[in-house]
Amino acid sequence: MPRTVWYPGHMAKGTRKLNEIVSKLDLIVEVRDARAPASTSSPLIKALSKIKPVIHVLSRKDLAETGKLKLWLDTLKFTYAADLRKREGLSAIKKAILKFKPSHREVRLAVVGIPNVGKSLLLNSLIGKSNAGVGNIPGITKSVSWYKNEGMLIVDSPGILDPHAEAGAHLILSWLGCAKAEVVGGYENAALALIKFLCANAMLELIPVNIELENEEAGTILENIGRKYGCLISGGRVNFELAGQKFIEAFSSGRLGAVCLEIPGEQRAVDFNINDVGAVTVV
Ligand SMILES: Nc1nc2c(ncn2[C@@H]2O[C@H](COP(=O)(O)OP(=O)(O)OP(=O)(O)O)[C@@H](O)[C@H]2O)c(=O)[nH]1
Ligand SMILES: [Mg+2]
Repeated sequence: MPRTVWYPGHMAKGTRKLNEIVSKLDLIVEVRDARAPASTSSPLIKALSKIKPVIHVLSRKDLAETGKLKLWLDTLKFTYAADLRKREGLSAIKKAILKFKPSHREVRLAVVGIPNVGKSLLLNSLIGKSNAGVGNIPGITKSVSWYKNEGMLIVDSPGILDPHAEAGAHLILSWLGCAKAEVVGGYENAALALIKFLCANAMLELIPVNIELENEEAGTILENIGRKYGCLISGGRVNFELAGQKFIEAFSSGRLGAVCLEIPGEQRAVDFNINDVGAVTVV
C-alpha cells in the first residue's frame, strides 16, 4: 500500500505526549474540516475515544455547503459546526465542554486533529486570548502545550497525520490546505487530481475558467487556469506548478465557493490512482 510520508518528528512526539497526558483529561475536542469531515478526522481519535469522551468540532462551516454540512451534523454524534474566524458556533461548543467540568476544579481537555484545521484558533477562542500560534499553513503548532482560563485547562497539540494513509486521502488534505502538496508530487499533481475530482462530481462551477469543460483534458483546464492567473514563463507558456498552486490556494481558501467533498455514507466518487499522482516524496 502506498504510504503517506509527511510525518515529521513533531507528529510522532505529539502523539507520544498526548498518549501520556490523556488519563489526566476530562474530554477530548477533535477538530475536523467541515468540507471533508471523514477524510479530516484525526488518526488518533479512535484510540482516544476509547479512553475519554470526545466532542467533534467541524471548523470552516463558512466554507462548507450548508445542506451537506447539515447531513453530517445529523449523522455524527456530539458534533458542532463553527466558523472560528467569526466565533460563530462557539457558545454551543463552550456549553458542551463545561458539562464535563468537575465541581472542584477546572475542566481539562485537549484539542486534537490533523494539521491546519483550526485547533489553535479554537483554543484561543475558548480561552479568550491569542496565546497559541495560528497560521494558514500546516504544521504551525509543533508541541503539546497547556493553556488556562477561568474554568478550563486546555492542551493545544500539533496537527498529526496517519503515517499509513493512502495517497488518495493525502490528496484531499492537500486540496484543503491540511497537508503539503509536495507529499503528493507537487501542486501540479494535486491540482490535476482536483480538476478530475470536480469534473467527475459535477462541481464545474468551482473551476475558474470560461471554457467548455465537458470532456476537456485536466491538463488543458489547468493550462487555462494558469493563463487566467497570469502564471506565464518565457514564450508565453504556462508554469503548471505555479498554476496548480494558485488554483489550490483559491480552492482551499474558499474563494472559488463553498464546497463539501464528502457526503455521509457515500464513497468518494473518484478512485485515486497513485500513478496519476506521480511520485510520492519525502518531506
Ligand atoms: N474561514 C475559516 N478559517 C478558519 C476557521 N478555523 C480556522 N481557520 C483558519 O485556518 C488556519 C489554520 O488555523 P490554526 O488554528 O493555526 O490551525 P491548527 O489546526 O492549529 O494548525 P496546525 O497547528 O498547523 O496543526 C488559520 O488561517 C485560521 O484563520 C474557520 O472556521 N473558518
Ligand atoms: Mg496549531
